[in-house]
Amino acid sequence: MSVNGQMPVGRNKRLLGAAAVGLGALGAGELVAAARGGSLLDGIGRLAADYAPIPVVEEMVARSGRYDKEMTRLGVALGAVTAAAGMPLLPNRLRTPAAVAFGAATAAVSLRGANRSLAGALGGVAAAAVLRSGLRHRPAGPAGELLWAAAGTGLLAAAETLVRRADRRYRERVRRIDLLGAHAPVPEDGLGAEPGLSPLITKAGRFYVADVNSRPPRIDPAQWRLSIGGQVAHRLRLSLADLADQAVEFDAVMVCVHNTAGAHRCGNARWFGVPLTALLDHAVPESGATRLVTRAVDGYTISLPLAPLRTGEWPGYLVIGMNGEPLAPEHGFPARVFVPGIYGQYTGVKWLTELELADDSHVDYWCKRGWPTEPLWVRPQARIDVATGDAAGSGKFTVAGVAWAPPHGVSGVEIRVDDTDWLPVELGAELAPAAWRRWRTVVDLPAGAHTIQARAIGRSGDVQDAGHRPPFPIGPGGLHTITVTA
Ligand SMILES: Nc1nc2c(c(=O)[nH]1)N[C@H]1C(S)=C(S)[C@@H](COP(=O)(O)O)O[C@H]1N2
Ligand SMILES: [Mo]
Repeated sequence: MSVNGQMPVGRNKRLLGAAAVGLGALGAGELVAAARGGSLLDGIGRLAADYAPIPVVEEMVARSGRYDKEMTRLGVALGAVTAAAGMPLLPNRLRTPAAVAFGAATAAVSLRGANRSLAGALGGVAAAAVLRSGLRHRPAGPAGELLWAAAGTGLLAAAETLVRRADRRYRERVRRIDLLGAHAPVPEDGLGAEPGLSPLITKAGRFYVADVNSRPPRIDPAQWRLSIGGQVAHRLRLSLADLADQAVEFDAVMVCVHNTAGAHRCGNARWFGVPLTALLDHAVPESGATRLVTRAVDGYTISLPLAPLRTGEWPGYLVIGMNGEPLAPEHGFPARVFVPGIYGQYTGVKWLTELELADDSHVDYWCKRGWPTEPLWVRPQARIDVATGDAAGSGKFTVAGVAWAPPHGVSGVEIRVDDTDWLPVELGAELAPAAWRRWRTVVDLPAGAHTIQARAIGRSGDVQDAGHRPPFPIGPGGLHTITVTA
C-alpha cells in the first residue's frame, strides 16, 4: 500500500483522524436509527451471533458472564471504528465506493431476517454519508479529532437514552396487563433467610437473560395472536386473554446449557402457562406430524419431539406469566414455551409467534451450527451461595446454596471438605420436583485454607457429574468448588 512517501507519523495521524470521524459517523447513524426505534449496533450484533463459529460463541459466553449483550455492542462499535480508521489506507478513488459499500452493507444487515428494521437501514445510510464527507474534510489537528470523537460519543449516548426510554415505556405497559388475577403466595421452605443464600423464587429483574438479540423485541399484545398450524386438523389463533383462561401456575427452575458449576445462568420461578397437552388436543395433529416447532419473532426456532409432549410424559407449557406478572420483555413477553427439565436452548422459544406441527425435516437455530438435534436434559447441579464463618472465629462455617435435578427433583445434596468424605446436608422443603431446592449445613474447619465442593443427587439416583466438561456439545459437567480460610 502506498503512503506516498509520507512519514509513518503522518499516516498514524490520518488513521486517528479517520477513527474519530468513524466514531462520529457511528453516533450519527445510531441516533437516526434510534429516533425510529431501531439500532445499527444491534443489527450487526445479531449478524455476529448468527454467523460466529461455535468456538467463538462458546468463548464469548464463557468470558462475558451476564454482560454478553453489552460486550457484543462494544465489540461491534470498536469494529466499526477500526474499519473507519483503515479508510485512509485505501487509494483515494476507492474511498467513496468503500463508504457506499459500508452504508449498503449495514443497511442490508438491518433489513435481513425476522428482526428486520428500516430504522437500522436508514441509520446505516446516514452513517455512510457522514463518514464520506467527514473523511473528505478530515479533522484538522487534535482539536478537530477530539470534536469528532466527542460528537460521536455524545450521539451514541443520546441514541442509547432514546432506546432505553422506549424500552422502559414498553416494560411499564406490559407490567400493567392483568393476566393472572390473584396470584398464590409463594410458600416458605423452612430454611428462612440466610444472608447471601438465593431466594426460593428468582425475581424477574434478577433472572438470567440469554438470547441471540441485543434487546428484547417489542410486541403489541393487542395485535399478537398465537397461531397453531402446520400439520393439524384444526388451525387455531389464540389471544393472550384466550390463553390466560386456560393457564395454571407451576414452579420450575430454568437452566441455560451454559450454566457451568457455580454460575448464575439459571433461575427458579412460579410460571403461569397452558399445558401443551390441552393446546395439542384442540389442534389435533395429523398422523405425519412428529415435531412441535416453536417459532419466535426474532426468527429463532426450537423444535421438540411431539409424542412425549402430546401424552404429557414431558409436561410442557405455553407460558404467559412469571412470578404473578406477565412475562417481562426480556423473558419472552407475550409468550414462550417451557418444558421443565430441558435446558433453555432446547426448551422452547421466547417471543413465541407460532406452534407449527411438522415432520423431522425442520432444523433448529443452534442445530445448524453443530449442537445435537435432540433436546438436552438438565443434569443435577448444586451451587454454593454462602460459606461464612461465625463471628467468634471458632471455625464453624455455615455453607448453603441451591440445587436442582428437574423434572424429578433433588433427593440429596452433599458437600465435601478437602477431598474427604461426602456429607449430607439439610434440605429445604421442596416447592415442586422441577423447582430448585435450597440447602444448608454447618461444618467445623481447622485453621487454614480449605476447599469445599457440593454435589446434587437426583431422585432417580442420578449423581451430579464430577468431571469437568465444557457446555458444548452436551452440557457442562463438574462440581462447584470454593476455597475458604478458617
Ligand atoms: N426467541 C428466542 N428464544 C430463546 C432464545 C433466543 O435466543 N431467542 N434463547 C434460548 C436460551 S439459550 C435460553 S437459556 C432461554 C433463556 O431464557 P431467559 O432469558 O428468560 O432466562 O431462552 C431460550 N429461548
Ligand atoms: Mo441458553
